[in-house]
Amino acid sequence: MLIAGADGYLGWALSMALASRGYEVVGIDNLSRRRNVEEIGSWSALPIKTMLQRLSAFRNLYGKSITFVEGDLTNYVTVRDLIASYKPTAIVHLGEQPSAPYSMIDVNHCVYTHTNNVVGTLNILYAMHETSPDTHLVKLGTMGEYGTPNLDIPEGFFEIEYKGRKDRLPFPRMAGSWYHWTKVHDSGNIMFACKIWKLKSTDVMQGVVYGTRTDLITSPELFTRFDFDEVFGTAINRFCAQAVIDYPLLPYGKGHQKRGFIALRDSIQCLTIALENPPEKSEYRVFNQFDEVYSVGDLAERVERHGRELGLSVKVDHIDDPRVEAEEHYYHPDSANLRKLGFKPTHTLDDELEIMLKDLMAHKERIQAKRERIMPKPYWKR
Ligand code: NAD
Ligand code: USQ
Repeated sequence: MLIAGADGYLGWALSMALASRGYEVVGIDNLSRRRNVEEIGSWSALPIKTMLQRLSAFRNLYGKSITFVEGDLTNYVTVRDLIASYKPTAIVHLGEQPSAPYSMIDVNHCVYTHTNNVVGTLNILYAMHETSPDTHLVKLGTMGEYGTPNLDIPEGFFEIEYKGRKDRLPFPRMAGSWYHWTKVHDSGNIMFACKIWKLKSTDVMQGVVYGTRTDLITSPELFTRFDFDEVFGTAINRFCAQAVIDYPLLPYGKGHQKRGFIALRDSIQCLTIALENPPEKSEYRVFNQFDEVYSVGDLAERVERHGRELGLSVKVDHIDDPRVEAEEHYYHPDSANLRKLGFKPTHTLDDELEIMLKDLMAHKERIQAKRERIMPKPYWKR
C-alpha cells in the first residue's frame, strides 16, 4: 500500500493501521504541512515526533515496519519511480494542501494550493497509467465539493431528466473555497483518467474529521498531529482545544451551517473498507464518507456540556462569519455505500469528545501558547 501524505493527520494513523493489518506500507510526504503550520505561527496541540522517531516507536511497540520516503508529489520523476518500483496494490492519496482558509489568504496561497493538489494528482494518474495500471487509487476528496444545494446529495452521480431525456451524470459541484475547488478539479481528472486509461479509483467525499486517537495511538510517541489555529484547525477539534483554555467556542455566524463529521478512527476504518473492496477495472466510484450530520452551533453546545462535566468553564460566543457560506441551509447527503460494505462507527461522539478533551487538557500549555492564533480572519471577504 502506498500512502501519499503519510506524515499528515490521517496519513500517519492510516499507515500504522495498514501495517498492523499485515500490509507492506510505503509512505511518501514532503513535510509541507509541518512547514505551512509553522508559516502561520502555530503548531500541533499534541506534540508530534519527527517521522523517523515515529517509525522507530511504532516498530518498538508493535514490531511492524513502515518504509518512508521524503518526496514531493509535484515532481513527476519521483512519483513515477516510486510507483514503478513498488507497483502497489493500492495508493491512498491524502497528500494535498487541505486547509480552506490557507487557500484563501492571497493569490500565492491559492495558486500554491491549486498547483500542489491538481498537479500531484495528475502525476499519480500518469504514473499509474505508465507503470502500474492495475493499482487501485483511493483519493481523498471532500464533502465540500458538493456545497450546500437545496437537494439531497447522492454519492457522486444522479439520474437526471432534462427536456424529456434522461442520463446518469456527475452531481453538480458548488465548492466554497479555492481549496475545495481543487478537489472538484481532481475529481474530474480522476473520472476522465479512469475512462481513457481503464484505471480504477474510489473518490472519497469525506466530511470533517475529528479526534486524537485510533486504537493504535496508545502512546505520545505515536501521536498524530492535531491543529486548532484559525487556518488549519477544523470545527470539533478547534472547539475542544478552545474549551481547555477557557477560550470561547466560536460557531461562525448563525451557527446553523451543517456538515458531515467523522471520527479519525472511523475515517481509517472506512478507508480500509474501501481498500479491501476495490472497484472493477475502469470503474470510477464515489463514496460519501461521514458518520453524522451536525450544525456547528449544536456541536459547540455539545463540547460546552462535556467541558463543564470535566470542570472546565466553557463559553460559546457567536461571531460574524468570516467565510462566504450559507449560514442556514438544507443538508441531506446520502452515505449508504460504505455502510453496505460494513462500516459501523465504534465510538459515539460523546465518548470521543471526552477522550479528546482529556488528551488536550494534558497539553493545555501548548494551546495557551498559541492563543492569539485562534480568532479567524475574514480571508473570504478581502
Ligand atoms: P494533512 O495536511 O495533515 O496531511 C496531508 C499530508 O500531505 C501532509 O503531511 C503534507 O505534508 C503532505 N503533502 C501535501 N502536499 C504534498 C506534496 N506535494 N508532496 C508530498 N506530500 C504532500 O491533512 P489531513 O487532515 O490528514 O487530510 C488528508 C486528506 O484528506 C487531504 O487530502 C484532505 O484534503 C482530505 N480531507 C481531510 C479532512 C479533515 O477534516 N482532516 C476532511 C475531508 C478531506
Ligand atoms: N466553523 C465554525 N467555527 C470554527 C471553525 C469552523 O463555525 O471555529 C464552521 C465553518 O464556517 C464551516 C464549518 O464549521 O461552516 C466547517 O469548517 P471547518 O474549518 O471545520 O472545515 P472546512 O473548512 O470545510 O475543511 C475541513 C478540512 C478539509 C475538508 C473539509 C470537509 O480542513 O480538508 O475537506 O473539512 S467538508 O467540510 O465536508 O468539506
